Amino acid sequence: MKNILITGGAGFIGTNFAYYLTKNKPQYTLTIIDSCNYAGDEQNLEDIRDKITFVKGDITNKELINDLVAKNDAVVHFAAESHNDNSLNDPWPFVQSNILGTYTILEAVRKHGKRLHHISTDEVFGDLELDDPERFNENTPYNPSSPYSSTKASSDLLVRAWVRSFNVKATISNCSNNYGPYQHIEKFIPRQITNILSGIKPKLYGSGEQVRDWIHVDDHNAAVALILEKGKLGETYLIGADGEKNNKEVIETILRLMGKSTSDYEHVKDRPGHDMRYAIDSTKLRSELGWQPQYTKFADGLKQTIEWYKTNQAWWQPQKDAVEAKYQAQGQ
Ligand code: NAD
Ligand code: TDX
Repeated sequence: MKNILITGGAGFIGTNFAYYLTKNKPQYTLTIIDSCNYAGDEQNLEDIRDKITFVKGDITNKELINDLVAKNDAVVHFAAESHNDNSLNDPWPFVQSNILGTYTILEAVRKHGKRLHHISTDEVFGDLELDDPERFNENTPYNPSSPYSSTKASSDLLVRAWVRSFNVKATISNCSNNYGPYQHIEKFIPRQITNILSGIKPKLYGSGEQVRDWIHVDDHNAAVALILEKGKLGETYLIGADGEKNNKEVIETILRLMGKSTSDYEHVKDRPGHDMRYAIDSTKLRSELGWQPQYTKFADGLKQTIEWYKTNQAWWQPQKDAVEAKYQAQGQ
């Protein structure tokens, strides 16, 4: 395996993955395909421009995907519409990119006999009660709640069916909530950091009791690289770093790290159908592949992330007003 095609490599996790591979695994030749929707930008890859090939294109474009897959040994498939709130306003791009896009990739890897690693989310399992001692594992039944998570669940099921029916050489990973540099400011953590930097109060949906299992994007990407190289074909691996925190705690930590009063935020309208809790049991990944997270202290990873948004104001500033206007229109 030498030539790797990364889909969605100009978005948050894909960009960090391209940086991770060029730094830690320089033996690979990388091609990145991204349509550069509102969350993806070729400029994100500026610092590794001479080390990658960038193709601006859509994963539903059968001819283009067929051609790129034929020229590479493996595909790491990140491209997706990724924001729950957007999926509640307009589900169609989610059906198109997440379901039809994954189908297009599957047909190409089937035709050319190439390796595929499919990136997915813990949201495919639905949610847990706050006091449930259980966490999600590889045998948890699918029970997605939102248009976003149901299209991701659909894409996972397509991959599983292509493995079983056509012997496609695929693995799947389902990861918990990521944070780190290059995350779009519509998402919870960067929205609050950039709110504070803009003199706007952080916004907590509903009660803020909801729990997410936070993982630094580099820990996610290290796991993806490991599964790509050593994962057993046909298997699913759950990725999580024991980072359960409720949203209220996260907002308070951000405020504290940014030198503000921890009560200086406001409650806004809740998300319809808001999932209560996600939690990952990553025993399989740790015991079979020896993965361990490097960012074990959430506050340290958050500090680094806050620094990144402070230093890269020009990256997010042009979008801030429009993002906040959109949220404000829906009472959030
Ligand atoms: P993102 O929205 O920041 O990036 C997605 C990228 O995919 C963007 O650059 C976008 O332009 C591209 N894209 C979308 N539709 C496309 C299409 N039809 N053709 C080509 N490119 C297209 O999202 P992200 O947070 O980086 O998520 C990446 C993947 O990881 C997604 O599959 C998501 O479901 C999964 N995931 C995300 C998280 C998280 O916390 N962010 C957690 C678990 C899994
Ligand atoms: O302003 C906000 N205030 C708030 O309280 C925003 C934007 C969010 N929230 C809450 C909603 C969630 O409980 O914070 C939590 C995290 O919200 P998001 O960042 O929108 O993430 P989530 O919906 O949990 O989904 C994320 O993790 C799983 C990613 O966006 C998905 O792509 C991934 O699959």
